[in-house]
Amino acid sequence: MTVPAVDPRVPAVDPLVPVLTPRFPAGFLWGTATSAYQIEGAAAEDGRTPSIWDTFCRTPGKVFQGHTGDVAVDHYHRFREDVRLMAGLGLTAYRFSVSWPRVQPTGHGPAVQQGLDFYRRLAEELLTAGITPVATLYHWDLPQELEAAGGWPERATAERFADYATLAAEALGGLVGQWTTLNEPWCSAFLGYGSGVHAPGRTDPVAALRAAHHLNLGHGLAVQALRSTLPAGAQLSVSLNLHALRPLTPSDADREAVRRIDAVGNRVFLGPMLDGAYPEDLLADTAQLTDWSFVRPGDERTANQPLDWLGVNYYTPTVVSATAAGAEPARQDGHGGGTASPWPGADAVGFHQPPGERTAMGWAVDPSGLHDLLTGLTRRYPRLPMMVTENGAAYEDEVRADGTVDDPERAAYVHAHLAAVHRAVADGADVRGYFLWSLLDNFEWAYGYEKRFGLVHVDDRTQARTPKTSARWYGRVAGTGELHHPAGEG
Ligand code: IFM
Repeated sequence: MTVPAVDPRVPAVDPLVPVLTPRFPAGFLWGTATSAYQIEGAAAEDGRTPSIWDTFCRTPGKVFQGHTGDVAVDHYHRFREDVRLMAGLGLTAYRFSVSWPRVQPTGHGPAVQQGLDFYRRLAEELLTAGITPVATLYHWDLPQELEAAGGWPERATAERFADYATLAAEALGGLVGQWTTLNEPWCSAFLGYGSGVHAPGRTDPVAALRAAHHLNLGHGLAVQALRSTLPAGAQLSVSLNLHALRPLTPSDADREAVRRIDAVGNRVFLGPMLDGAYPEDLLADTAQLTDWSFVRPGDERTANQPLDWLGVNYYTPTVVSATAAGAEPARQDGHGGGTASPWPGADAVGFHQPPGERTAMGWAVDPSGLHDLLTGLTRRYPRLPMMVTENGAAYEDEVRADGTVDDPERAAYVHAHLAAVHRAVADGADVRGYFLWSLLDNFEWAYGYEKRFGLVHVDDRTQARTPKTSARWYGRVAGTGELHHPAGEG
């Protein structure tokens, strides 16, 4: 989405007007988000088989210090404690992902009962605690056997995904009423098969485009499978990491760079999923690479299933220019090094860091991008409700001598982004919930455990959980629906 080249991060405050505490609508969902491979561990228990991330972690040089999700933060064994933590904070929703290789090892055939039972127990525990479960079917852990057969660049993977969706829905449909199909398919396609900084680590631009299409198709087939399996009233969605784009300068050339990245970063998914067609300009930009003949008649219609809401994941804006001259050496894909481009058809575009504060990921703190994404989507899809299904920040949190963890930067980041959501709602966006990434410090993909996104600190050696000061503040916001300022919370 294109957003203006201004930085209204600090709203003008008139000292004569009393500042009211923003209040969110009743029924707004307040949650945290996690994903299976990042927290569960138990990688070889109860029939789970390796995913592409198990393999990638064991490939030398791919993940920081060779970290793996083998044990992660042991949520598989500690989920009851983790649900108690959420309940203690007063949160009303929890977004987790189901591990495909735990539920349907190898990606074929019947489900494994123990795998399903884990998610059933988790959902029951959540419901007993008054927490709404929101299940994501795919958060990047493709069964390795499906990658060996070609992975997402192959059509069969989309078909297998729909079978897996049916198994999950049959087992959990009585407990889970909110579902998202894919998390951030842009990362699966373009970081997994384009730049190769994510599993499976391939660097082939055509494979990345093919993967994007089969993720779109898989999404549509999975929505059909879920609708025919789940009880009436189940709510279905997808979570996209849409790029909030800004041109470096107002020049036509830099605006053209925005158009290109918008095509291959945003509309490559919004087009088929919400409009029923790939954007013509994307097909033209990538015509040197492929004729897109892997898109069969009817595929775009299949991808275009009615959704109950759209999940929006946002962390930082993306500033682009026509050429790489003067651009940051690292590409703004946000997930580690790599020299291959994750932007087929837009390789020449330069990426720039906006000035100002950054998180431990090096990502600029700029909540206006979230406001502009939500209002831009509202203009384009006026009847589509939304949820912010991820937003949060990594900081270098330290445990103090008394065992507490004070993280005022995280609370300030979340406060500013919630204020942006509130402004978007006031401007007409229908936003129904906010899921902070993440409940726990966890496995941050190619960065291993080096980056901490949690509201709750996890000790690497003992797995002890310690809510940070931001957790208490966020719980108070969730409990009251009012966006209190976090100052003085520590
Ligand atoms: O940890 C990831 C998550 O898995 C997907 N969205 C971005 C987060 C922070 O990088």
